[in-house]
Amino acid sequence: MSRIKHLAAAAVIAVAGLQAGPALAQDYKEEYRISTVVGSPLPWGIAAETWAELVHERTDGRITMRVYPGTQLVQGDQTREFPALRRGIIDMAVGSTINWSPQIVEMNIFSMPFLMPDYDALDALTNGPVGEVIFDRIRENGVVPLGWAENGFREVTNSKHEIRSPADMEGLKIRVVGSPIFNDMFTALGANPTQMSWADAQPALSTGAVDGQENPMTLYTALNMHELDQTYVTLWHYVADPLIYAVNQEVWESFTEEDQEIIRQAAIDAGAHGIEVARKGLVGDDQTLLDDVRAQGVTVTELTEEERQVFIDATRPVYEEWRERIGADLVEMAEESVANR
Ligand code: X2X
Repeated sequence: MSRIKHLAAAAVIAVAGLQAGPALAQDYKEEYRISTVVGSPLPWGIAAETWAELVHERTDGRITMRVYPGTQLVQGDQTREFPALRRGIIDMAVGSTINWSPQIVEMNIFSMPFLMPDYDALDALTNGPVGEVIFDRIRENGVVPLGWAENGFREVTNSKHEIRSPADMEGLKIRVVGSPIFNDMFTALGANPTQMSWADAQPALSTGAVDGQENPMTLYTALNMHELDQTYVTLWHYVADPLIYAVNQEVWESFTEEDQEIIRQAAIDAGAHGIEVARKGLVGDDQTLLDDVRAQGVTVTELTEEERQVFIDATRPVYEEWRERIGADLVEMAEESVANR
């Protein structure tokens, strides 16, 4: 090879090396878009906004992230959020395990009826081996998971009458979220479930097209659901959906290692704050959120152990069917984590 050719080859290698080399901060986008279903003042929105604020602060304004609530980046169809994140249509998201479970079936572990009796059980899953499996599955899908926040325990509400047993749910038209396990559960309980996005749920509730819905109490109060005639609330704590901070893989790789660490730590810190906000007024001695709901004339029903057991028994066939769909090993791992919490 002539000397000139040698030099040319070296130059090609050098350029290729540069392209595949470390990310350069000057290549950053002006703004990174974070998708969420709901915004602040809901805990979900606060969890996402705190992430953006911390990153902005800790990078001295070099990285700007902005929250786009209402899943507006995917026209309100929250079940399309994860594929959009994978393909880079969305840079980042703080997403519910429910909304990503159509693509990652293991995420249904958090929707297994009555698997998690309390917040310690939820924490045992997210902070334990189950959480690691879920993060691995996200990574395998080309998305980088960073931390957890919380939507919350989902309670059932309706406009017709108090629910104390599955018999009270007979024929009630209930809006449910986008994983088929919810259809299965409400069908097993004798209700008439109808799946729709959160964007469609709100008009359906206000026009009375549906009788009821299930969501964390923080959403109930933020939306003034008592004004939508949702005046019967049953605290059955049947499932809870955590939220996951995640970044599209290419976007992630475009950040310097130092900035990746800042973004990861900010997600963890924002998540801790988000979880605190999501539980405020709902745990321990502080039941103020529930007191406020009762003060609005709403019937808030707490079940006895025996009453709750009837719901557990009625949904057990669904649990067993989904044990196979989710993967018996993961379900067993989750059951162990809950038992040892
Ligand atoms: O659609 C819902 O019910 C919501 C807002 O809780 C989720 O996105 C899972």
